[in-house]
Amino acid sequence: MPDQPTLIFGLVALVGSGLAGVRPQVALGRRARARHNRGMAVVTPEGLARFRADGFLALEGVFDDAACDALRTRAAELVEAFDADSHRSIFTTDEQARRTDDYFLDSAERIHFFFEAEAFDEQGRLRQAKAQSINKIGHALHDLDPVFAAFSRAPAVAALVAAAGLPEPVLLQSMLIFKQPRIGGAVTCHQDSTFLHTVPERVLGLWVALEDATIDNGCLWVLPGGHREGLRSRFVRRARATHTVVLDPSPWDESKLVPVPAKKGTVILLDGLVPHASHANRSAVSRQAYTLHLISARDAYPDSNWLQRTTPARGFA
Ligand SMILES: O=C(O)CCC(=O)C(=O)O
Repeated sequence: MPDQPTLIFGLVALVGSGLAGVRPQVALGRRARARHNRGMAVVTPEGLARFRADGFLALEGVFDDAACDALRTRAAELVEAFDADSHRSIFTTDEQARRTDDYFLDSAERIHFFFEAEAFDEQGRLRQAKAQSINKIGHALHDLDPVFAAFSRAPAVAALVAAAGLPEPVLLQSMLIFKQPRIGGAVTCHQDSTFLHTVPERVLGLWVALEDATIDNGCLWVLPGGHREGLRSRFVRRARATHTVVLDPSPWDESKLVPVPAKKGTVILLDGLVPHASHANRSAVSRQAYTLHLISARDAYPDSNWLQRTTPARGFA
């Protein structure tokens, strides 16, 4: 990736109108937008060198509290409007329990809701309120919801992606991950390129802490330098079915995973090949995060990827 100059940028406004019958409560005037523009973040040449060496980089203070709270408020509105009886899709990274259904595949271009595996009792009833039962919302928030769209295509995000050296970026996938108190599911060690495969292999992840992420509530753990070990597996789609193809069966040395606690407003840049994971959240507080995954329009995106769109994924324009 080319050398990039030091980047200094401000923050972004969130403006909303309406989506899928849910009116966002975030509709900011000029003064409020200026408030959101106060946050600053710096990517230094040293930071970029660390990103290339380690495969990840945590940048504190990219977003201010108001910007993070606006996404959390909007996510809560979307969950409130979601009929919990309409779909019972569970999100788990446990290979034994993973199930691909139409609801999951169709989420490529929609806003769909996935439950925590521990959300239900033996009778299939929610053990806690719906708002504390959803594992994640995905995977097209960045295109379909005005609040998430404004956040995702903010100048600060575009500048970070440029600094990371991704040419002609397009925004492919977004997720609001709740990591609910007490039942927030673990995410097993994986590479994002397993799920979003390009030729050449090049995916950039942005993981935004919308709340403080700690070791207690399930922060990310990353294997520094693990992006140089090659892709271990691919999640492959054929028609409406999926399966995993193992490319290299050697296990990662998970004892070398390092925790990356992140204050609210931090962005963690993730190379698509860097192995990362998170533990279950058994604490009393949630650990919400917003993730974006981008690829380059210059790279091939095979139709064996699970995420297929009928309209092309767009960049920042
Ligand atoms: O937020 C988490 O716990 C894990 C998210 C993750 O691994 C991903 O988005 O690829």
